Amino acid sequence: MRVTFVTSGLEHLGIEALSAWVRQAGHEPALVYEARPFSSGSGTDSKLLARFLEPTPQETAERVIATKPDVVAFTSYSVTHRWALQVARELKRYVKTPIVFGGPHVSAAPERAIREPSIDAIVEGEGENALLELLECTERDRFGRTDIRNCTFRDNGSIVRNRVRGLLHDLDQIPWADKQGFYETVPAFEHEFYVISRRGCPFRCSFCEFSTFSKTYPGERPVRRRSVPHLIGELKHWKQRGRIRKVFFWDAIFTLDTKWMIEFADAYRREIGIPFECYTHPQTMNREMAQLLAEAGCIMVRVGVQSVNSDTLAAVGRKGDLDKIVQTLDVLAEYNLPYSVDHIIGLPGEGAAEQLDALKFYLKVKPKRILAHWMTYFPGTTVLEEARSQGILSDEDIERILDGDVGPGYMFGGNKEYRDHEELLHLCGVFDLLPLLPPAFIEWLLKNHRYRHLRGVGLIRQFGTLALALRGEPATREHVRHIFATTLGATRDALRRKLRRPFLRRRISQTTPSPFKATSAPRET
Ligand code: B12
Ligand code: SF4
Repeated sequence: MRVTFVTSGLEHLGIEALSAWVRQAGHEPALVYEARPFSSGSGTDSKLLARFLEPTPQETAERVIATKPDVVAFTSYSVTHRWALQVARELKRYVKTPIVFGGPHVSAAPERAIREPSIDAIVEGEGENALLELLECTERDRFGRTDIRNCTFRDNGSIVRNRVRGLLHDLDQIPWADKQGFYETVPAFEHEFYVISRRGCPFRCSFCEFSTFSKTYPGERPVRRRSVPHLIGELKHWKQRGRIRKVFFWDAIFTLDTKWMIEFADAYRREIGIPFECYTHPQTMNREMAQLLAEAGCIMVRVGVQSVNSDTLAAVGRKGDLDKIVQTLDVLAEYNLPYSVDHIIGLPGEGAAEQLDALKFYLKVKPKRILAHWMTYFPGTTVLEEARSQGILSDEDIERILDGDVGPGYMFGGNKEYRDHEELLHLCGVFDLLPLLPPAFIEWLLKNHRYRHLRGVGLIRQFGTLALALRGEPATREHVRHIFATTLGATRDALRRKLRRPFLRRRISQTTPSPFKATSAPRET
């Protein structure tokens, strides 16, 4: 079976895993990847550039049809869901091919997502075995089966949502990620190698996808980790090509399980030796972990701080408190490990005063970078329901969010009116400037609300990141290069496509029937 994966935004580890998994089972995966750097919530959004430079849903649908798929598999984040729907609708105008959706957005509300007529099945949660079963059914010409675990279908006017199967416990069963398709589109992706060593997280912060883990997977072990040889084998394979400058471990928390870390640090230092970046949580950081990270060659630790107010942390179910955060930053400093911090603006219960406290704290500890994200209410998180019951979000707001309208998103303003919103918009820029400018200037800015004169915070965010990269700190430089290479590559491809398009269209229409000539009536749904 030929399955064509469709995704947009940045490199997608889930798609890479699914692609490798179905290939191993004898199917033929293909990838249609649109970088869409100006509209996929990756930090470089611009409505104007998106309009002129990004492919239309029809153009993407043409690319999908050209791969001659038996099944089309979309992945969707809340920020990319509406785009994926537009492409799916275009596809359904011309071909009968079954369309399957998976990923965090549709997993949160599958019964709602399946109401969309262009979607034939939703896969909830971990997708490997459900997708395989769907492909096998299609192969036997029985795509209409409605009893496949993890899947939600429409069936004669009603909706059938099947139970979710157990998780894959042995992640070594999954072959190394299928990265080729992404690297062909954006060769610079290979300079910063994205990889995960485990799936899941032991914690349940209310704003995170994992907050509802035990509801979806009752009794399941939340964290599953690859063996060190499996991970190192994959890294060695790609290292041989000589293009990786930095490795990014995207595990939600990399510093779990000391025994594994000891084995990893030794093997990584000896066999890979490429500088790497990873995430930690204050609750899982201690002197031994810091030492292991340093020995293995870590050049940047991202610390999930989110708030420096211990009451807020407790209210959003986040383990740890300010003391734990201070201890974490202290041990990282002791081992000369540079760190950046993740911070959330607009957590429930927080306003301008809490952001000022946080800025004062960061002035003291001087992180290399502050990734200040706006609190975004995502489907399937416990905070969403809490917000409804506390009147923070109305039913209409929630409907909107479930349909994929999450506002300007993480970087540019979240998806609700926050307490002290105007004030927060100004303060947001100060988080970006803090690591760049002398502390005395930031103190001056904070005094007597001078930060209220900051304008164009969106630009400060984008240029602040660029300035950090230019300042020469290697981990951020590589990460920013990664994002900009995607943006430039996509712009170049778009311009080429636009210039070539009229000639191509003429040639196609003279030689072959257009893929958009409907071969059959659109499927009745
Ligand atoms: C690593 C990571 C990233 C990486 C890599 C993304 C990736 N998925 O590979 C990067 C940095 C690119 C990233 C970016 C963003 N991320 Co992110 N990311 C994560 C993180 C920490 C782990 C995801 C991961 O690698 N999982 C392991 C892989 C193997 O699983 P997976 O991708 O989920 O795919 C599995 C299933 O979902 C399913 N599946 C997925 N797609 C499909 C499709 C089909 C057809 C099928 C059958 C199954 C299926 O099967 C896969 C294999 O089992 C999660 C945190 C979390 N709680 O999971 C957030 C998370 C996924 N990210 C999130 C967000 C919001 C973002 C950003 C929008 C944030 C931003 N503005 O910067 C951007 C999106 C940019 C873009 N447009 O690409 C949210 C998504 C919430 C939502 N409802 O959309 C999460 C859940 C964090 C959270 N807030 O709770 N992210
Ligand atoms: S620690 Fe991070 S990944 Fe884990 S539940 Fe909290 S926010 Fe989600």
